[in-house]
Amino acid sequence: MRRASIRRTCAALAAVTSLALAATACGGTTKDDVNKDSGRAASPAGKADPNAETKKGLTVGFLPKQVNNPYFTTADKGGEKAVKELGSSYKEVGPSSATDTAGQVSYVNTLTQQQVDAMAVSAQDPGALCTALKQAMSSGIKVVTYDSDTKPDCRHAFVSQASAEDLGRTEVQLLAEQIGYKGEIAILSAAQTATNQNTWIGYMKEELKDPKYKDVKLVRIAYGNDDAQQSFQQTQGLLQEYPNLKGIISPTTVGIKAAAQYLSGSKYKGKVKLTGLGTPDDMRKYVKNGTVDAFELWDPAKLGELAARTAVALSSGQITGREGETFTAGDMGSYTIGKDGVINLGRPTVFDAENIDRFDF
Ligand code: RAM
Repeated sequence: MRRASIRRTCAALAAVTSLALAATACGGTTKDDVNKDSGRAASPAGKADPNAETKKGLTVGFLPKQVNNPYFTTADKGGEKAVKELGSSYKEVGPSSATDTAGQVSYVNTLTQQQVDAMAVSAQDPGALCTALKQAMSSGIKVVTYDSDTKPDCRHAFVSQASAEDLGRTEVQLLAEQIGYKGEIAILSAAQTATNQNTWIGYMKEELKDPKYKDVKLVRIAYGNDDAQQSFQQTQGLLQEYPNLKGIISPTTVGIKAAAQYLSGSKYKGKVKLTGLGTPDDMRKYVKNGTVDAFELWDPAKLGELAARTAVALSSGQITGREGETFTAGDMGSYTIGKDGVINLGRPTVFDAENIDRFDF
């Protein structure tokens, strides 16, 4: 069985069974990924008490990369639901542009001044928030990053959507299969500083080093800044500059939607292949009209929920962010903190014409 079809089977399994079961069956290492060595993640203080009672009456602040991005609306709604279920209060603050790192810094400072108990942050930039986040931690606030990380010593834990390596490599695999392992390709990313996209792109480049991609050439990485119009224009620009382009990977929900919109109204529809990370609701019509064959994503609401549950577990002293610590995230089951304080949500799902109607987010 080819890797892509193995992944599709695993994704389907993950969609219909518990993620833990799917991860085991597929040899996944993304969940319950216990690391035996006792390396420290972030700057955990004290000792975790897994049996400590879950604290109520906390305030948990969510700070996404961008508040008006539907992906974060869904993610943060998942966070809000979990925070409220756990008997605590939720608030959300954040910039409306994905390239406003100064804005993110001031929102971190606002949450610190308000003395929230914990904050969940999706970082626009790996380093820019560090000083502010360290200040928050030293004033007793638990800091979780989700979706896009800062540096490990600037937060207690990072709730990752999936294995970054897996995401980067599989996007190349999906596209290469669609273009018959031959031709020029480009990447349409989000902001140039985005930690998550840059990490995935690093693994895409690694994957492309495999001799099986010797006829595939990455000609350009363009940045649409998670802005619909800029992403649309960048796609148009790519096609103008590289008329022989065979495919585009867009590892951002805003980018892939805008690229699909451009391609579907152009002579390139169905000819220039497009894959990456999108929501099934955004991409359904482009899969049905033949613009897109397959793309992937995790459930953003589950990512937000896990970030919220991690924040509350940290505030309750059930975990400190150290590698090897385990906690129960409600109905989502048990999670173990991996190297550098990373907690992986699970495996992403690959969506195509066959399964897309089974998803609604
Ligand atoms: C966009 C954002 C987000 C990323 C998704 C895939 O919504 O850039 O950070 O995780 O796409």
